[in-house]
Amino acid sequence: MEGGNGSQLFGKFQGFWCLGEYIPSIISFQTHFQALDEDIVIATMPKVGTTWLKALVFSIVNRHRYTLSDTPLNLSNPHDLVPYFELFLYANGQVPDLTSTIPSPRLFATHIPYPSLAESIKQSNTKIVYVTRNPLDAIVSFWYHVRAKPESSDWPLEECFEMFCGGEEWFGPFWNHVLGYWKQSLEKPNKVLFLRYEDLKKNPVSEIGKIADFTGFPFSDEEEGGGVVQGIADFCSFSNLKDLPINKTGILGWANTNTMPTNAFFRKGEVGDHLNHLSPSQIQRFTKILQDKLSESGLSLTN
Ligand code: PAP
Repeated sequence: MEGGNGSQLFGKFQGFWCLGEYIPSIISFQTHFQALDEDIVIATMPKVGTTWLKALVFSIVNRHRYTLSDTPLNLSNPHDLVPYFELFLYANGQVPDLTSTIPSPRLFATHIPYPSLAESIKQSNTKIVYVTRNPLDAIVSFWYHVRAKPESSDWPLEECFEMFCGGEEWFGPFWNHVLGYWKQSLEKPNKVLFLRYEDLKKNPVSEIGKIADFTGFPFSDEEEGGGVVQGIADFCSFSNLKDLPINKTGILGWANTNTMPTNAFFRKGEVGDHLNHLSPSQIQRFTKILQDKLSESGLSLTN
């Protein structure tokens, strides 16, 4: 299938859809990654707010190390500071040295579904912060992301939409991905924090407080009263991050030859953009598929 992936190999691996080039990375990660109890892993489907969550978690856990004026986020895209296991650290099956170079807590990210995480993450006290989003908005965001590459600039939205309806998108099906982490968050609330993009937009301060408590970096009364939480919310807001020079002009290198301009991670940053792109019948169709897939969980992602 095409799936906006050009001629690249794309298929099902361990029950989820994935580009062939990531399989050696995933296997190397599963085989070699040794989690530490202090580690924090950000887990997401693509295009649900990963970049934002990376900036937030980095800012929260490093706030005693850096001020917002000297934070590395001013000079590096959040993806460079919180690297993906499969797209970067273990790219091409390499085995990185993660023991000496990274200050604690180590921050990592992944799009890999829960069942396929390295066992040591599941067995340790490593914390997982998961964010999801109305998948209809993720579909639109993903379509723009793929089209940012010259070779895929004419990919029809209709094809992208069909791919998501069949659950055949990168790291999908979306519903399986969400359910895997959702169930863990219910069974082990100290292990997995389940967040939504829409809540982060509506009430960033309280969501930032949740992340801080969960990761073991709670805000003191003085910090709360002194506007520290609001400061992090403002610094990590879409408008601020998007306008940082590094995020306007930088280039990110993933595995192999895959590169992306950093501005591709900051498009519109709003809730509900699918209403401007998908027809009422498409929305109804996808919503029905999703409701069926999520019915037993009681979870709803489209409202
Ligand atoms: P990735 O999976 O490629 O890393 P990810 O960061 O998860 O992408 O998602 C990108 C989406 O988050 C974009 O949404 P949009 O296409 O609907 O606009 C991007 O604009 C949005 N985004 C990035 N940073 C922020 C932010 N600070 N606040 C709100 N939304 C953001």
